[in-house]
Amino acid sequence: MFKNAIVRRPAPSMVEGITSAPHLGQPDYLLALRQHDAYIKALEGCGVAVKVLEAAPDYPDSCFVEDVAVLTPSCALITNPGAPTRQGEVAMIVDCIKGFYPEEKIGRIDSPGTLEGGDVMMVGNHFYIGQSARTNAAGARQMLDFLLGYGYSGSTAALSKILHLKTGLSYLENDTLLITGEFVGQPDFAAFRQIIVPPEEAYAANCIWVNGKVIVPAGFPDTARAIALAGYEIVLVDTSEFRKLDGGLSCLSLRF
Ligand code: CIR
Repeated sequence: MFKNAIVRRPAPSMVEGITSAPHLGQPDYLLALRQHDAYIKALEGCGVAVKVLEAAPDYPDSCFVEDVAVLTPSCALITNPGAPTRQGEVAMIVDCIKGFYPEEKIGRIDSPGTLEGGDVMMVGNHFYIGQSARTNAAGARQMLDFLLGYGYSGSTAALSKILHLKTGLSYLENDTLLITGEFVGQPDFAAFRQIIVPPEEAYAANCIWVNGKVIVPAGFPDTARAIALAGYEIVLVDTSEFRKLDGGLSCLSLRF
């Protein structure tokens, strides 16, 4: 169960955030703020206390706070994002993390290692780490070494077509995985009960399980139905403006 979540308010500069989908247009900042409000309410409705960090206008992608830290029940890791324009976001999260974890339980990913939290999926005591354009082998190695010290295990999974591991995978607890694209059919994930997200709804493969409920992006009815049929209470949140920056539901918070 999660007790806490951390989010960062989007800044007006978000319209200059990194995107692989310029055809979706620039985000509407005011609409993004309203969607962010609804996202916070949805998290609170799942029973977590939400710590809201103020916007950081110097960093257009800083509302995607998931990428700068990995938080576990016993330790925290400050990452080193692979996107150069995002590396400065790390310094801004440290004080907040120190409010929740003692200093000796906070690790760091150091250059030349890079790692973004979107590439990390926690399944019980095991961590899957995506090796992507943002997370390199050295970053994954550092993370595995750190986690081993706390009794966790980990493994890497290569990805080539999508931004982050959790762009195409979400763990919904109960041995259940929401899965799409290049991960479908991969032996690493074959043992899970799988909810396969069709290519036309691929964005909805990024959902978040929060204390028994699953927050699902609005506008993907087949995926929402499949998750509900699997026995989950679903909560819809519209993230259209964050999608324009390749961001999904998990990217917008750290849950722990
Ligand atoms: C980026 O490219 O870094 C942002 N525009 C989107 C980050 C999404 N984060 C995530 O999937 N964890």
